[in-house]
Amino acid sequence: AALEADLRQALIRQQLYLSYQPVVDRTAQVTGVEALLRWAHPQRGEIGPAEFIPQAEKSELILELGEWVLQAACLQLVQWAASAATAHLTMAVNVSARQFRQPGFIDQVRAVLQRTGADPRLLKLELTESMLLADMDDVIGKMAALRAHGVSFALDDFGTGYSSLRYLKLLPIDQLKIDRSFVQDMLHSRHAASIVRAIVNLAYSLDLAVVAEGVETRAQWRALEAIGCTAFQGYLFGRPAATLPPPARFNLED
Ligand code: G
Ligand code: G
Ligand code: MN
Ligand code: NA
Repeated sequence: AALEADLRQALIRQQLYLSYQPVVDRTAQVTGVEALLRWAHPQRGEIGPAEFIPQAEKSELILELGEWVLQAACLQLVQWAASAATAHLTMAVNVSARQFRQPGFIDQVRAVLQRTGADPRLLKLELTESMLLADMDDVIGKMAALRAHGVSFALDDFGTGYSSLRYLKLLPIDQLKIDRSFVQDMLHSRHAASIVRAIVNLAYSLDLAVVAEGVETRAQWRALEAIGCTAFQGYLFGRPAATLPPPARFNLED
């Protein structure tokens, strides 16, 4: 409860900010970013979302927090739209379960897009597998409504939840994000490598894009490329950073 009160103050006192991690293509060209929430706490220093999102999820505060994140991300898109070098960048935003389940979620996203003037086609909402199980009709309805506005959807941390192949086919998603635990293990575990390969093949056979997360080394990048992966995210290409814009292209040539 103390944290909740603190967090309310943080919203008012503008202690929250977004950090952006690049997503790159096969040529290491930046195609977009993932927005990651941070809290510059006056006493405790920088606090990551793993420490306060679960707490915020216990109350309606997560709805306000989620709206703040959406708005900040969309304002950034608008700023990027003003410059040719950054106008194409996509923005992935993590959505929490409670935020997505609220009856007004569609209106919340639409209102933020309208208010900010951000291009919906550049906005990608990241959902996790577990949040999609609850009420499939409601989930599909919400996704379809937002997709009709141009917003796209990614399934985050893929492979760690209850991945039912049946709902993968039913859900109107655009992209799978391979959980970083598989990428981290793939070079020393045949098992992990097989899982990564299976996810990539599954994505393509369902006409979905796929992003490998947590790419930290060039060797991992090469192995992922060999499997057919075409989009990457991880410390190799850039850590989450508040300073913008990211470089247009990473020079990773030897
Ligand atoms: O950035 P970091 O690795 O600390 O993120 C930890 C977790 O917090 C990740 O699972 C990420 O998806 C989640 N997260 C980061 N930013 C947000 C956000 O704005 N909203 C929600 N709901 N989750 C976030
Ligand atoms: O659950 P989600 O995928 O949204 O979480 C993203 C989190 O992963 C962010 O908090 C980010 O800090 C972290 N992350 C991003 N790239 C890497 C990486 O290459 N290695 C590790 N260990 N963590 C990463
Ligand atoms: Mn994510
Ligand atoms: Na993830």
